[in-house]
Amino acid sequence: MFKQNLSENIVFGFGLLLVFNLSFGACKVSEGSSWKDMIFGSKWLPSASKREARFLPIFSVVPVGAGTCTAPSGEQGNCIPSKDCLLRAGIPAGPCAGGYGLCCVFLQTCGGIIRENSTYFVNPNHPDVYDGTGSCQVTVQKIHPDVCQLRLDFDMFSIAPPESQNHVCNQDQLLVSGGSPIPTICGSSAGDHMYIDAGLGQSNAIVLSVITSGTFSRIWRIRVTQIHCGSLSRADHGCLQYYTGISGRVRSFNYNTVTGRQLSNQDYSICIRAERNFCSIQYNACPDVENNRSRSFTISGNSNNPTGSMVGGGSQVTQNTCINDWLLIGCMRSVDRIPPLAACEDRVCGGTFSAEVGTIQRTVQSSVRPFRLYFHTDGVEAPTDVDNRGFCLDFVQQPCTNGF
Ligand SMILES: *[C@@H]1O[C@H](CO)[C@@H](O)[C@H](O)[C@H]1NC(C)=O
Ligand SMILES: *[C@@H]1O[C@H](CO)[C@@H](O)[C@H](O)[C@H]1NC(C)=O
Ligand SMILES: [Ca+2]
Repeated sequence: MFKQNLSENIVFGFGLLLVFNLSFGACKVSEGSSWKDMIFGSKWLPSASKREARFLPIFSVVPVGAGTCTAPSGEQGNCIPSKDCLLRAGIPAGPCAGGYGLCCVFLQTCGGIIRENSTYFVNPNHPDVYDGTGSCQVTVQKIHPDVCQLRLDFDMFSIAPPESQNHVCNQDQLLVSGGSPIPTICGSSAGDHMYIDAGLGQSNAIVLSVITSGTFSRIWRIRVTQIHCGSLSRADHGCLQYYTGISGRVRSFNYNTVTGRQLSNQDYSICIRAERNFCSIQYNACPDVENNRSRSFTISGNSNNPTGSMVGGGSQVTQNTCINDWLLIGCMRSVDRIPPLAACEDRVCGGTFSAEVGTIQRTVQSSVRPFRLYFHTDGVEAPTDVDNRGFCLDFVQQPCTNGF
């Protein structure tokens, strides 16, 4: 992967640069060609000077950040002229834009400063594992004052898990400071994401830290995307996770039906954009192919034993309410009740997913908008709560004609 190919890639990068410069004089740039716009933006030259421009050295033009590309090692890169990649301390990872650009990957590790969009925060020795102790942090600088959010994509993320009694992250932790508060996470969460509020204008830098102690073979590769305030991909305010599309899957951090441990001290919301003409949303516990009895929704109780669902919360301190750890979905009902139950519930916990107390797993529907789930766990598991995995739910939005 990277480490091995780095020197080759740099040589290749310089080679490409040479080829570019040599070949440019010989070939004409056809007017209206699209690669030019891809690399330099559509305003790279005033139209009056197009004729003379054909013979300008290509790299004297300052490029505008162009499209994205994928490196052979799987990272997403920025497709830019090769000279820029080296100047900006990126890693060349092969040609893009039909050979007119270079796929340039930006990586930072402990002590680094992120100054480019889509930079990866990786562990030391990446792609090998890291078994060191300490605090590894990168500082994220906004690439533009008009950046309001960061999105972290956990491409690879495996650090030491929480301890087994109370599921607290007391060995390793990912911390984010300078942005909106985020829950501390640990364990394995590859494929998950987070949005971080970066404030308006030139606000404080955001610092991402992985704190490690004790021995563990850790690996992480977190892509940090900067999001414009006016961007369509900006998450709604206060959403740690944000999903678009009619269907998808939401799950807690460190979820895994065999070895996962639901993390303690979590408090965040997961938002799902209500798509046009969709008025409600249904949730189902994800299939669990690893266990005979599903553990895909195990929030409280002892998941080594059959545990029913519990619902409700607040001040009703009875056996069947969710006081300590819960998932909240506004006014949810089980869908297979005809007629539907008059009362709806907001909190669910226990070891079976349903909108009512019982041992039967059910499809749950909610028409409260915006579509959001709130997840809360306290700092205690033992002795009542044992081996809970957290939750994984598949969601499907329902057309307005089909609501109830
Ligand atoms: C960062 O890159 C993403 C694509 O990876 C793009 O959608 C976004 O607009 C870029 N952000 C900025 C601030 O340019
Ligand atoms: C599932 O049940 C079968 C038969 O009772 C048993 O042999 C097997 O070990 C169980 N598997 C798991 C993962 O519990
Ligand atoms: Ca708990």
